[in-house]
Amino acid sequence: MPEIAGPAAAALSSLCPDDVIFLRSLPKAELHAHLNGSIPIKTILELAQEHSHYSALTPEVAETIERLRSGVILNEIFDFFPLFPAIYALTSTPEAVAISTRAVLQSFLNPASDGAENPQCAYLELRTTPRATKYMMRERYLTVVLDEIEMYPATQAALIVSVDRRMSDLDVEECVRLAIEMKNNGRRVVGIDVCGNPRKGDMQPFTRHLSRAKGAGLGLTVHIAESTENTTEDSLALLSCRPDRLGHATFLSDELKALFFADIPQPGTECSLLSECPCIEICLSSNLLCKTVASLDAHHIRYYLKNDHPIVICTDDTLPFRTSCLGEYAMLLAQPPLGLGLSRDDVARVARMGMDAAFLRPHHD
Ligand code: 6MZ
Repeated sequence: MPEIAGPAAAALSSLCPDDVIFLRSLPKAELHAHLNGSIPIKTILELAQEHSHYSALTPEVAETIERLRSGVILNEIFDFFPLFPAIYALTSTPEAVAISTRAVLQSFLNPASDGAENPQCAYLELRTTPRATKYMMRERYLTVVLDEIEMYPATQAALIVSVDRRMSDLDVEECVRLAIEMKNNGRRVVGIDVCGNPRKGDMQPFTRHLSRAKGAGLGLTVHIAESTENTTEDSLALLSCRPDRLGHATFLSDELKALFFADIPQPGTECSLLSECPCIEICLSSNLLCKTVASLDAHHIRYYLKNDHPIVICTDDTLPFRTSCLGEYAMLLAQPPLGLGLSRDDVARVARMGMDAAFLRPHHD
């Protein structure tokens, strides 16, 4: 179990031991975790040590590692993405990718060394952006990650292939093609994700690749309206691909929700464009620490809970956000202002909704 800090730790430490036992025992699905954002700090430090044996760490890399170790403070979400070049400098070889993936899987799926019987989650859909470096091609990167994931049973772990908003058309095409080919070859790829800096990229050209992925039987999840700078056109392009799940959706307008979500009342008209209920991937600590929401009280999770719309509770990036599945669930159960003050029954219902939103379900096979 990772060491946690910040809002998740505050919520967890406010709970009585019985509540913690209850939360630990709930089967949870972690459906929104970025591989390179979820590497345990211990593994990062080991990789840095190893790296420094054959070439010195640049000052930028050394400084970012120190920030990750001592606790990253962000002024806004756009300060978050510059952390990754340093992490990528440490995970550029197939060996380092294997070590990192193994450590991430263990941290989510193996019972913790602190004596707790339950792993952080019962089921993990780990996502990662296939990266070409001077040591490997994208295909090798994915193979290394899948080799580690497939050490676990299919009921426990699967892979979502991410495409980054900054990618060229050719790069997106390659990632989606690899994902489809690997799925068709029996590898455990279950979906495609669109992620990356919300300020970057034009989503319109992505749509034909995303629709192709859906047509090939892959689940689709997209980071959408994560910042105030995301335009309606940006969200419309992503929603036009009929995603099964939405990451964050923090600033999705009420008009778009009404048009695209069958369960949200649509004023003035009887038709709903898509008549679907894409599950919203909610990452409470991530949103608070990136300052895209001012407080738990103001968090959009309340809107979805009120409308009984499917949600799943996720960690996003446990490394910079210093959280865990348990910590995020603690924020549901803890009393305000540390948590939302939900009842145990409601928290159990939310956990079940998460399990139901997994891509690896019989009708997706
Ligand atoms: C958007 C995010 C993210 O793919 O190299 N990533 N994209 N919003 C977020 N919320 C704060 N958190 C992480 O993992 C790291 C990559 O995931 C994306 C970023 O593109 C980051 O480079 P992988 O395993």
